[in-house]
Amino acid sequence: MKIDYIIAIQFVCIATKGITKIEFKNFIAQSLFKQITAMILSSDKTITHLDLDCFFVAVSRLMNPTLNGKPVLIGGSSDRGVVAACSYEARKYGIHSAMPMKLAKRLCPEALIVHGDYEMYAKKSDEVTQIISEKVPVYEKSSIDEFYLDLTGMDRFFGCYKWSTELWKTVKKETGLPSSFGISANKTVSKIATDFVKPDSNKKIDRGTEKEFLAPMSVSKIPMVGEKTYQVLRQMGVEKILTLQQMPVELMKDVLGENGKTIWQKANGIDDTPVIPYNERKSISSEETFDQDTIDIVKMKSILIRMTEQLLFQLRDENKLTSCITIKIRYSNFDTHTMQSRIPYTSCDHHLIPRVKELFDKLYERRMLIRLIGVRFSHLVGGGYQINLFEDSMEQIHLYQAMDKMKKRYGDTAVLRAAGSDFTPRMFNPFNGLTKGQPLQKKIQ
Ligand code: TTP
Ligand code: MG
Ligand code: MG
Repeated sequence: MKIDYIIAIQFVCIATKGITKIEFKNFIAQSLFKQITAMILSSDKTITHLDLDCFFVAVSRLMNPTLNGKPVLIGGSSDRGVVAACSYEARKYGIHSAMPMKLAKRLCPEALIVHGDYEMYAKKSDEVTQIISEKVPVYEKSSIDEFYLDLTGMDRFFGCYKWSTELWKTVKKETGLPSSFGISANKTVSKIATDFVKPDSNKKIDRGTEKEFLAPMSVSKIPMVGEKTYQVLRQMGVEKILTLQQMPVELMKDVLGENGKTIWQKANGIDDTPVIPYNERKSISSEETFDQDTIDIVKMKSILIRMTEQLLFQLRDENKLTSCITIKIRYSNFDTHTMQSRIPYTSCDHHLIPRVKELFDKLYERRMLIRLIGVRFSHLVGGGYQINLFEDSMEQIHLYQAMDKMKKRYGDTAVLRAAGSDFTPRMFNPFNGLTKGQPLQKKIQ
């Protein structure tokens, strides 16, 4: 209908200009193509966001049903520990993820504290991914327990909401894990809808009703608004999303720069970020070829440690976690061997370095001269978690934050583990202006 109308106008324009029939046909074909392309590009999207409910707790409950219905905290039980996850029963006491365990215990002394089983969490996360990957052509795994599904175009064949509901039920039936989903025209609104209906429920936000849905909520519900931004907005007297919607975008830009504009758009239900297809092969890696082949195990391990530290700094900087390590060695005769190991999701040096060394020991069994070693971290997911592991303490979190701050300011070799620093070439080469051996060859595949 819209296209007919546009073509009719074009016809009148062309007719009045006296263009030949062939030129006219070409013109129509070209403009039709342009119109259709533009329509497809701007076509209304349908995006579902699905997030598992109290994921770690739910998995622990599958293994130990006596935890059902009780306040449960996952984390290290020592006073220095941090809450990685908590059940909805525990949340009633004001407990939340990343809270010091000591405080959580004070808020709810009867809470049951469970040491997490990270292997199991990774396995269950894979199970859900498997179900989704079999059913959805375009999906993004944005954290351990969270997915965006691009269902655009599917409504011509099925109702997207009905289809999402079926998937949601299948996830629960096949994995035993409850989840919630939100469905709307974009990622932001769908994510907010998921958080809004949790647990074990779903919500559809119809096109055109996004602003009205968001208006009464606190600005802290906008995914980009962290503690700092929230405080800035509060100081400006902004509490509800409605106030943001009514503010001129320029004001937000003045106060918060480009981020301010994005936050304003999100507040208005506008978000055109695409669903980025998840690819398990996506990885970050580093390898080093020796000037002279070597059998010096201490040196090789030291280099592996340095490479691991640098790669993990990059992962943390991008708010990502890995759940798979691969070690590669190439012997002097060019025989190349690799060994892989699935691990709990993390980006912490102190958890990964021992696993890297362990894997290297297993792989390097021929005691022959080695020409190259490498390490790769794959099965990456985002998350931006403040804590990666249940036994992490506040001290450790602060230590990583301080280390990463220094690395950001002074370069990624500014702080290194002693074990990995022995072989860090630091010599500055005045002929090419480079520091020898740096930066390491990093690849995102
Ligand atoms: P979330 O999806 O943020 O939380 P959740 O699944 O426990 O609860 P909700 O029902 O509100 O979705 O995180 C998924 C898991 O990731 C969570 O169970 C524990 C883990 N996690 C961390 O390890 N560190 C963190 O800082 C956070 C927030 C979560
Ligand atoms: Mg969750
Ligand atoms: Mg989540």
